[in-house]
Amino acid sequence: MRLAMYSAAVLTAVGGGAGVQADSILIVNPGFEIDFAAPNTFPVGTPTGWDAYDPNNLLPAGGNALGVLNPADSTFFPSGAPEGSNVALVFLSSSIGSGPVGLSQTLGAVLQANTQYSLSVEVGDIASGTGAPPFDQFYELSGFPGYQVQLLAGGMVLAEDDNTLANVLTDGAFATSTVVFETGAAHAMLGEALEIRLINLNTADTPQFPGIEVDFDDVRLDAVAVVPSPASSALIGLGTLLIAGRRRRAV
Ligand SMILES: [Ca+2]
Ligand SMILES: [Ca+2]
Repeated sequence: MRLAMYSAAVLTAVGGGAGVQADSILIVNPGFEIDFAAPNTFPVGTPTGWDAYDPNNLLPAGGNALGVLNPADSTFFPSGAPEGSNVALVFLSSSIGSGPVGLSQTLGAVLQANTQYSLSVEVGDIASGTGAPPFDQFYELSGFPGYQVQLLAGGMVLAEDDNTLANVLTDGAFATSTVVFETGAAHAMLGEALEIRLINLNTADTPQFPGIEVDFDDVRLDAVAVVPSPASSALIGLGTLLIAGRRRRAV
């Protein structure tokens, strides 16, 4: 028990030590607030700063859309947006089951050596409801088509959350997806631009026709150098000595 407490103390000291600081990487329009949406409306269009991810060319089909949603005063997300007023939406009402559709953004930052990246995104399972004019028809959105959150560099997927929240999410709720990736001294994609993808997996596993949707909000990407500084190395050494001392006394 005491050994575990010492270990935890050392880890805390290393994480908060001098020279070990998380940098927030710039994402354009990370909370989807740039494009205006009145309460309970969802204007169609690729959100500012983002691109369509559409490998199977499904977006031109009728009713399929990217956009933003302001869930205030709606049944879509009774608790509102996790951040600000808007969330992003990936809505499909045709071509269901025909492959993924989503949003992507290539960042100005590039993949660095000896760095831990932590990507977090709020993922939403929208409930059915009726929008405000001109969106005042009923949208059947029960069920969940699955999602992926991916971190890439140079077009290569480095790490992803492949739908792990599907059993947690219920209609009308958001949950936090986290993707962590760490580089060592070498990686094939060092120096290549980082990219984020937010994907609607478009799987028809529940009778949710004619519409399926995944929503996203509050995209954050932090980077932390993982090379121990001399100060944190000294703390690790101190912690090791303390643990060793405890072990000797315990014998
Ligand atoms: Ca937002
Ligand atoms: Ca739903």
